[in-house]
Amino acid sequence: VVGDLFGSGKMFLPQVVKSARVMKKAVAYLLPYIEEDKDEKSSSNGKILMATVKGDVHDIGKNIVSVVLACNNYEIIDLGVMVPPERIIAEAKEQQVDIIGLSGLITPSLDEMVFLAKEMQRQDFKVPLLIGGATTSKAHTAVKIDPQYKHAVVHVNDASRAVTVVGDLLQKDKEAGYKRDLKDEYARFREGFLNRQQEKTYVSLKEARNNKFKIDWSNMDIVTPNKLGIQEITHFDLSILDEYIDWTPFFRSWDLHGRFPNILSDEVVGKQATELYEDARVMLDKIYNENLLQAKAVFGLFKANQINHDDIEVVDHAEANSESILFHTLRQQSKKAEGRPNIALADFVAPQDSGKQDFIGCFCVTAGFGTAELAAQFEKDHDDYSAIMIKALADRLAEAFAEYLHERVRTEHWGYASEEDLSNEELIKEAYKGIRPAPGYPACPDHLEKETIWKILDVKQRIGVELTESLAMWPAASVSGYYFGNPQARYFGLGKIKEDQVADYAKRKDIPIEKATKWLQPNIADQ
Ligand code: B12
Repeated sequence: VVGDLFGSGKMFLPQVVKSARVMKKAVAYLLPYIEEDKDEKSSSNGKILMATVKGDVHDIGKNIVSVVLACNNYEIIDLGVMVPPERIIAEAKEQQVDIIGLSGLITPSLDEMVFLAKEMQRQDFKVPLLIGGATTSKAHTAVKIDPQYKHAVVHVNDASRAVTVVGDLLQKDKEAGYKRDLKDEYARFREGFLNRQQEKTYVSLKEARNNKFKIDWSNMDIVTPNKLGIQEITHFDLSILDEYIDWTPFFRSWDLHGRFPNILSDEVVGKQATELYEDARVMLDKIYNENLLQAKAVFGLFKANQINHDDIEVVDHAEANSESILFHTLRQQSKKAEGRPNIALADFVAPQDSGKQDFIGCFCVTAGFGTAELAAQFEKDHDDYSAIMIKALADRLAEAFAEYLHERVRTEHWGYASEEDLSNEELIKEAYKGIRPAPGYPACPDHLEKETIWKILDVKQRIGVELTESLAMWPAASVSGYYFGNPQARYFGLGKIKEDQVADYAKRKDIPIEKATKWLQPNIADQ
């Protein structure tokens, strides 16, 4: 019933997850009696395997979908996060599941999904494959995953749709027609998508460099940071971050759409949003008062100059180490209208031949230590609502910590905006001077650059945040990135790039072209 009410829009996600808690607790209590009386086999609507793919650590979305499907009487086999493909395949066979569902948040996970689809085909699987998670899309599913597997592949972007799709896939009388329609729909979508891609025009890397974002360095006053070098924060009072929290994405995680604080009085979702917010506040106060989560940060400000057009040479990053380290940035290659530049992040740092000493910063913050343990405890108590809540709050705190630290860097450590006095609203709208792009975000989609940040800041050693083989950060509630202080620096999207840049990038980074192609894949324009 709960599932139906949700599917038809009469119930909201937080209510569904909360009622699942009541149901699970009741079932756990009754289970011994049910077991005694078990001559008839209880039947579920179907068995669904769920997993976050290898190298990826994010599971809020997957867990929400799992709870909602369980409310609709599907048996969920949840393999957790960072699940290697061999394990997904082996469990799917052993448990004879009816559907496999894969989740992923960062772009390297997309490749894992393609690999799994190929493997399912090779091992003659027939069960449908569901694809979900923030970084996935219908386009990627149609173009890269669907052609690898002869049977149904569906991209699902939210929990309520998951219920309908799974229902259609497993309904005996409709299933065959639905699967055929899906294959046709994805083939048509793929064709349309690839045609649109071909219409876009690109310029060569050389031309793009000739059209870089120009800053008049001779008239630019570059502010020298008040404190150069690396600093770390290992004990931090999380309640300081309260006023830096951006609440809007929190509600979005719970499928409640609208801007905070107006969402609290919204005609449709206001009541739900208010209840959810009250629950979040109670848990946040517990986090602050009982130190349930630990936040840590490491950041550094260094002398730097742009070299080779697109690289940033960082010097004096460690006292006993005089060897310079390069950040490699990527340049927009789509053909621009007259007067619009082809930007790379390196354009925001003074070139060596300008004769000016410039600077760059980088950082890693986490608010995630303790989250996994607390979530596991809640799950053990059949309380998915609190398990999802603690993760969603840890994410908000990580983002707030990044915002807070950036402000401190602008106003004190670097000090180029010492007069700044912005409200949280203004911070959310990025009204500050300078930017803090993060590897993986649109201006710098290459996750490999995190390795350079780890090297310069010695992140693992100093604060214990680790990188997985897909370069996801563990604990999950972590953010890492760069600081650019130039007043003209701005956020942009790289868009698609061409092979000449991939080859040049591989050379500059001194890695095989195959490796560069693999990591930059989502940004390489199709032929
Ligand atoms: C909140 C957020 C964060 C949070 C954590 C997110 C989390 N725990 O999931 C924080 C602030 C910690 C964060 C950090 C980072 N993030 Co972030 N983040 C987001 C943001 C804004 C929302 C994601 C989210 O939580 N959505 C809510 C959940 C509930 O949605 P969901 O996971 O998509 O799940 C729903 C559906 O997808 C679907 N679904 C999910 N799984 C499955 C599975 C199946 C089988 C089915 C059927 C359905 C399904 O149903 C779910 C419920 O409706 C997105 C942008 C966006 N608007 O999507 C960027 C985004 C995901 N982040 C991104 C990046 C790059 C990062 C960082 C790498 C940046 C950095 N260098 O620090 C780090 C990585 C963190 C790490 N540990 O490695 C990129 C990823 C793309 C990429 N290029 O790799 C995005 C897309 C932003 C962007 N536009 O570039 N991020």
